[in-house]
Amino acid sequence: MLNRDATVIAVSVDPYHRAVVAYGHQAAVSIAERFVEQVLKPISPRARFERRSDLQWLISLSVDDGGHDALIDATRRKLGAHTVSDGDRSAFLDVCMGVAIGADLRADEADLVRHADAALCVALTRRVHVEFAHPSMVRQISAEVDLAAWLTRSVERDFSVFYQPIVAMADRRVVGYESLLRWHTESGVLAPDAFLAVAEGISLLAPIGRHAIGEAIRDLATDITETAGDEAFVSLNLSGQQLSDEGLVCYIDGLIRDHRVDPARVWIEVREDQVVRLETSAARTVNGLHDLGCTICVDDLGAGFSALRYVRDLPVDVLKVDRTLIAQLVHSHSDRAVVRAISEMAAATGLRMVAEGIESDDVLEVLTEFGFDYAQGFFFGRPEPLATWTGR
Ligand code: G
Ligand code: MN
Repeated sequence: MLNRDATVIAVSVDPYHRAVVAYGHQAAVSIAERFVEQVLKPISPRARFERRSDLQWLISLSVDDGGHDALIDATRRKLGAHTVSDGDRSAFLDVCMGVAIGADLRADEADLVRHADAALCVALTRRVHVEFAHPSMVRQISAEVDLAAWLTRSVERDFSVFYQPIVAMADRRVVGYESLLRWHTESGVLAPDAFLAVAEGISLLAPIGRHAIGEAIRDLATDITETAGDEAFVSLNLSGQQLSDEGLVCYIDGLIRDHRVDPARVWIEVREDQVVRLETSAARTVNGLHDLGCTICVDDLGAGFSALRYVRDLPVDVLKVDRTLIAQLVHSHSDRAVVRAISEMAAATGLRMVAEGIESDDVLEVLTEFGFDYAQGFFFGRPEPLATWTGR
């Protein structure tokens, strides 16, 4: 009987199916068995080995049993990709493990298996050979699974588009809106940072995203034009996965034609890390949207690693400077220096600039000095349903 001082290891042999492909399923299974006999069992002869399926084992061992430390040590140092002798040749094998150490986790046997599985899950996602369980892993993975199930059950009407005004620096007039996806759940309205990664993981973002794009372009052609004029624009945020959607350019082209809007009034926001690599499908989409006549913006500029080369290589029209650079503009010398450099580059290359995240008016003077064209932020208005701005 295991106690809290046990260790449980979830082992997945050939988790990426490479040996199955290279040697065939049956051969891979017998290589895996040989690996367990030749490599794993000798490390810790007193451990209990339970076979869970063709290529999965569960190893459990109490601290009191001999070889406990050797086993932990081996998982840390020795185990990983392997060659296993298979008659006169040697076969290659990937091995992935999740290790749950009872003394660290204060969990009993049933829970330890779950912790070991969680650690294995993390190891597989991170593509490392061994991961040690942390109490938060089970919680985190369960929350992601719940969210995915919940998202799958949601229907299009649970999602809507909110709009945040963007004003011209010259006269503070609203000249356009950033459209922002929102998910209406029983526990409140969620912004994309709460569900984007999970939605992408289950391929749900593409349909939800298309629905939102359709709504935004329809709103642009109707209520936004009527209340903010026929030069007002709407901006769309496109995630990495949406940008790799080969049919997206055609879809947006169809919407622009159906609603008869000037394509320059459709702003496309992409984050710099999604387009810095040229020759990718994301970069092709950006070029395709530019060819349609859309206005291309780099979103959150300065929030991550700036490569800036896309200014030369991609058809960028607008730089949206991230709020982390704008927030301290009045007080921080170095932020001012960075933003000054960005504004000089923008002026020299004919790019327009938007300042994001304006929460008070004390920064507006500096923005004018740097030649910002537009500003956006809670000071001018939070993201709200369109009716808030148009009164319709
Ligand atoms: O990455 P992107 O710039 O598209 O993010 C837009 C998000 O930024 C919106 O969800 C919005 O809620 C948030 N946001 C917009 N304006 C402000 C602001 O003035 N302050 C803060 N803290 N967040 C803002
Ligand atoms: Mn944005």
